[in-house]
Order: sequence, then C-alpha cells, then structure tokens
Amino acid sequence: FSSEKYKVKRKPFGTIEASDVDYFKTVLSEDRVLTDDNDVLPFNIDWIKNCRGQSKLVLKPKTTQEVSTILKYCNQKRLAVCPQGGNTGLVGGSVPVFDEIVLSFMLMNKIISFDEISGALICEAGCILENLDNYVRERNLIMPLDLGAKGSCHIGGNISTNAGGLRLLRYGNLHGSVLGVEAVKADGTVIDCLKSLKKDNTGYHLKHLFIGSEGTLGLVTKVAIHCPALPKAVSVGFFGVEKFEDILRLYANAKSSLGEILSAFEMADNDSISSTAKNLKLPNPISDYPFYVLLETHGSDEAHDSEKLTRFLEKEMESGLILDGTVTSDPAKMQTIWNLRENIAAAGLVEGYMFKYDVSLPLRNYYSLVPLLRQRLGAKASRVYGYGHVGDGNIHINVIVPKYSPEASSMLEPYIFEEVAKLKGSISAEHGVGFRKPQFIHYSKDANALQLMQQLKQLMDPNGILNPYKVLPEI
Ligand code: FAD
Ligand code: 2HG
Ligand code: ZN
Repeated sequence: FSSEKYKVKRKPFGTIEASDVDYFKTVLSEDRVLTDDNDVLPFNIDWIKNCRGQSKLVLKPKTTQEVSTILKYCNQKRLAVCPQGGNTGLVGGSVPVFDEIVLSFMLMNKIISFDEISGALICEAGCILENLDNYVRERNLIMPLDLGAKGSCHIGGNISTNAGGLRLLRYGNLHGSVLGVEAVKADGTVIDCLKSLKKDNTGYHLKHLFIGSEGTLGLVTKVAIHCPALPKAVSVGFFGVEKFEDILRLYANAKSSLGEILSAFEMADNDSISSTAKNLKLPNPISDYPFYVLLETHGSDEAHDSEKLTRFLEKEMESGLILDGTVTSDPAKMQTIWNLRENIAAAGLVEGYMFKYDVSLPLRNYYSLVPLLRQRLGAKASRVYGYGHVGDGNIHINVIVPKYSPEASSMLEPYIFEEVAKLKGSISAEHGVGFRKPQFIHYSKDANALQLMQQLKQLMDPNGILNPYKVLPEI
C-alpha cells in the first residue's frame, strides 16, 4: 500500500458506514455504487503500479447534479474523495491513498455540442480523448492535444493535470485552448464557467484554477475546448543522431527551415528506442544510433511539405547533424514511427520497478541528468534512459531497478530534484505533483507562492476532502 511504502498518516476523515452506502444508492442507481473488493481493486491501483490505495467504495455519477449531491454529503460527513478519470496519471494522483471514496467520471461521457465553424467542442469530463479526436476529425478538426494515453485518458483528467503531450509546441497548452469549464466545489456548489468564447475578460479567470490543480480545488464536470483545423498534409521524419548537442542544433535549424509547419520535435536516446522495439516487438525503420529525433509537420500542401522535410533531411545529412533518416507521409509508416515513440512509457514496465521523472530544464542542460544518474546508480540500476518533448524543454527520465527498494529510492530522491533546482528547472513539467511529489514541490515553488496555494485550498475546500495527500505538502 502507498501509505506504508511512503509512510503517510491517515488524516482524521470520517469512515464509510453502511448508512453512507445506502445514501449513495439513493442518489445513484445501485449498479453505480461499487463495494465488492474485486470491482473496486482496479480503481485502487495506478497505471504504473507504483501506488495502491485502500478504497472500499467507487461511485459513478452520470450528471453534474449527482456529483454535486455526492460532494455536498461527503463535505458534511467529512468523507474524503479521490476523483478519477482514465487512471493513466503517472504521479499517483488518481488513486486513493487510504479509504477515500473514488469518484469515477467514466459514465460522464457525452458530447454536448460542437461548433464546426468556431471549433468549440463542449463535452462532459469523462469523454475519452481519442473518442473526441475521432469525432472532431470526421468534421475536419482535431483535438488540440495528443498523448500516448489517448485511448484511455479523459478530457477531464487532461484538464485536471494540464496535460502537455506530443504537439504542445504547435497547439499550445490547455490554459490556451480550454475555453471554459464547469466544476463542482467541495461543498457541492456548481461553478459554471462553461463559456465557449475566445474572449471573456469579466474579472478573474477562474477556469485556470481547475486546469492543473489535479482534483484538489474542485471536480471538473464539463469542458469547452477549442479544436484547431485538421491539417491537410502530415509528414514525419525519423532521424539518427550522434550526440545530444546535435539535436539542439537540429531543433534550431528545424524551426528556421520548417517554421510554421513544425508540429512536433521529439527526442529519444538509444536505450529508449532499442528497448521499446525489443520489448514490444516494434519495428525500427532505421538502424541503431545513439540518439533519435522524431519530427512532424502539419501543413496544407503535402507535396510542398514533404519536399521541405526531405530537403531538410538532405541538408542535415550533408552537414553531419543527421547520420541517417527517413521521411514519410504514408499514414501506416508514420504510425509505425509514432508507435515507437508513444510506447516508450509502457515498454519499460515489463523489466522491473520504474522510477519516473518528468522535468523541465533549460535546453542546454536538457539531457545532462541522464549520464549523471547512470553514474550515480551504477550497477544498482538496470537501465536509465531519457526521452521527451525537446520543443517544450521537457525530458522524461526513467530509471529501472530489478525491484523497488528504499535504498534505490533514497539514491534518487531528493538528489534528482536538487539537481533540477540547481539548473533552475521544474520537478514536474507535465505529469503533475500528485501523491509522489508534494514533499519535493518546494524545489520548484517559492515559499510565498506555496502559501498562496494553501490559502486557495483552504478557501475552496476548507475540510480538505478533495484528493487529500496530493499536490500540497504537509504543513
Ligand atoms: P487520471 O489519471 O484519472 O487523473 C489524473 C489526476 O486528475 C488525478 O489527480 C485525478 O484525481 C484528477 N482528475 C481526473 N479527472 C478529474 C476531474 N474530472 N476533475 C477533477 N480532477 C480530476 N501526460 C502528459 O502531460 N503528456 C504526455 O505526453 C503523456 N503521455 C502519457 C502516455 C502514457 C502511455 C501514459 C500512461 C500517461 C501519459 N501521460 C502524459 C500522463 C496522463 O495520461 C495524463 O496526466 C492524463 O492527462 C491523465 O488523464 P486521466 O483521465 O487518465 O486522469
Ligand atoms: C510521454 O511523453 C509521456 O511519453 C509519458 O509523458 C512519459 O513515461 C513517461 O514518463
Ligand atoms: Zn510526455
């Protein structure tokens, strides 16, 4: 259990009694109140299997009104609640720590409206990202974010974590593309900020409080989001590179040569790609290189775009920055390349216990922690590898050890966070703070800013029932 592994003490919340379960059965139909251990178990374990809670109750509301009624009751009875979307979060935020009630959004999955001209999509929080993307693609638009977990993650979970993903460099982050949200406060009050306007300067921009607050300030029930146009032409380049410094030069050159059509610039080291190809039996279209770059363009003229990308490849092979590479606009071939990149997160899980770090660093230091950690852990680690969103200055560093041990953990933490702080980076670039990092948040957040966060929490959730033990450090 997470509470034992990470030595956390239960806060004095109420405990669920039979009368509470009976009450919830009057609010929801009986089949939406889960109490059987086998039914509840998957909601207690996170995707990476690092964290495990002890909840005995899962509620599956279908409407905002039901969410509001549940929270009002929980607040009065001081029952703690863990909101859960697709449960793909990587920092233990989506699963309970003790016996918090899991409130799952999986049945709040309706599309409410879609304006094909403005691109404004309004939907419930539990819609799966990929389903939304398929829906808007049929209408010539795309979702403004894409990530490897798209088949399971919910838009409400994406907003609650302020998920970044593979094309943030082109389409920006959710603080830009979310037009409005409807959210429910801890006491059950519904906050309706569900505007689908591009411009609305009527006072404080409250929707931003719910974007990235990981279910600690309120539960997101509906979302209005801006969808950009479906690109008419997509091309992908996959390149082998000798050393990390060359990736940075390639990135600068890609920005100037490809300019407005650049939609992704991702990197992975050899360890990331070769083990993903091996563990998941995925083909690698080029051979073995120390580093790889995946570059994508979204434009309007296929011949023009792929020619531009091919010219880029030729020029950079001549300059020596690219050792070998391939460029394609064929959907199946592009998918093969993206599969290699998107599956790095999953591929290592079969090898042992994985410590995951998701940090922002100044670009010149982007890869510097990988060799540092390799040296520090030596033979204690089976593998240390780095990959990520170069265009966003965000690297993912995975450390695999044969088995979890507090010794391995203490060699890594807080060391890695201290190094990130020295380099003026962020200890969480896109995955959030969740359960795994509140005690380290001070490495990236000023004390006065943290105090203001605590005050906001106190204002919006005075009894602390929303996702306790997450995001905010103990004071
Ligand atoms: P969950 O995991 O269920 O929850 C995440 C957090 O949000 C929890 O704190 C939870 O309590 C809270 N929450 C969920 N729904 C609500 C709601 N409606 N209201 C209030 N709080 C809520 N992340 C990235 O940023 N970029 C990536 O490229 C990326 N790639 C990934 C690839 C893989 C294979 C996997 C497994 C994960 C990846 N992630 C990535 C992490 C994860 O997918 C994202 O954080 C995602 O946004 C979580 O959505 P979810 O619905 O699964 O939320
Ligand atoms: C990605 O970019 C995700 O693939 C997951 O953010 C990163 O595995 C990870 O840590
Ligand atoms: Zn990522």
